[in-house]
Amino acid sequence: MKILHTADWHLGHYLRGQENNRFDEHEYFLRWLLDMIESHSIDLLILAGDIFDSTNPPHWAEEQYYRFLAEVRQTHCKNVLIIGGNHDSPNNLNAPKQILNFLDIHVIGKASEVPEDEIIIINNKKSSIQLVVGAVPFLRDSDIRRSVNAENIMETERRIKAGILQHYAQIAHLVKKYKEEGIPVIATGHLYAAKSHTSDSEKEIHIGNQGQIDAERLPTIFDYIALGHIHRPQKVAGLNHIRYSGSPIPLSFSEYTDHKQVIIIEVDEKGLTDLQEIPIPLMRPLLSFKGTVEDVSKQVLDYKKMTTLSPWAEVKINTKEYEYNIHERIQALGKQVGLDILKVSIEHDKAGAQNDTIPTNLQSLHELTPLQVFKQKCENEQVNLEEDKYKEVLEAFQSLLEEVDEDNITALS
Ligand SMILES: [Mn+2]
Repeated sequence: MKILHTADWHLGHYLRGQENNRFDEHEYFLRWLLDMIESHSIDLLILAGDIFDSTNPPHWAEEQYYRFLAEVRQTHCKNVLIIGGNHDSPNNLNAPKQILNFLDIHVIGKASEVPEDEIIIINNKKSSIQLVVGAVPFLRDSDIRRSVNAENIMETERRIKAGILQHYAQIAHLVKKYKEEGIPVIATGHLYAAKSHTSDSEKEIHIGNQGQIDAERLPTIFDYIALGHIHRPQKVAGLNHIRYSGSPIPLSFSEYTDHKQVIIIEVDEKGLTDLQEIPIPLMRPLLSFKGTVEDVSKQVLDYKKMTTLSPWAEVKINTKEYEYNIHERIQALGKQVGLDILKVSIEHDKAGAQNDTIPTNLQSLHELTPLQVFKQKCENEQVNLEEDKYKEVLEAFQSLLEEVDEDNITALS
């Protein structure tokens, strides 16, 4: 049985502003993916969460998603499994669940109170079981609270970790009988594994990214664990069979050197028998130029166009001086060589800004997360709380945010 693992598509993504949508890049990727599915005779496609970039994606992104699903059905691959990520709206993803199920497209948008609902059985044409998948969507704080009793707010981190691991343990317990019959069992999930190499584009999933999971503590019964959330492809904790496929396109300038990929695995009664990393052709590179005004001007002017879609660039300038009109000057240089420069930032020689503080080169509110705004507000109001109390306040804010997210009152991403 051949399985293709991909994740973190973020359909409907914009890179710094509404005019820079990623539709074309995603479209190239999806055409390429259909070819791969056909040429490698894939039996099951797994999308490990963050299908969409926001809980309220633009209509053209939804259309792209459904068109792709219809097209997959016309290939060799007759089974698709989709789980919800932290960017997805669990309810929106689940809305067409019943009808997609008729097409063998299994959707697990959110955690169920009944763990059996997260067990997906894949049959062959003769209706005998070929594979069992434990499909665990992104677990929200509210999903975890349901399962862990100890409700001591000071133990937030322990509680989140324990809750997530307990959920996976339940799933492992349910697939045990299949494994004993010699049927391969795998899992898919959307979580933050400890010590993974992140980029700038993963949204914080629990306050302060607590609840990072030690991969060594995930159940060992699974022949493979297909993860989503981290956008750089990687093995987790050096384990060959626990992997992030990564996002198919770079979602931030910090990913400009990443080699994007999908993963194809083969499993049978002996377990995992083959694993291949298939590089995804890069249609629109993101570039990053750094240095003094002179350095970056030279780098921009030396640039030669070599790709299908013209690259997007960021420029980081290191200077002690005040630079007059620097954004306009750098962008004009880009224009001369046909390069779109989306971001110009000036780094004065001081310690790197923390992720949660508001960048000094901010152009619009859209570039901030709600949590960043909230933290800044606390700072402005000089809210002086002890660390534990502050964590508690942040957690309360995060819970509110999730409620708003789930109700889809407004798109916060
Ligand atoms: Mn993601």
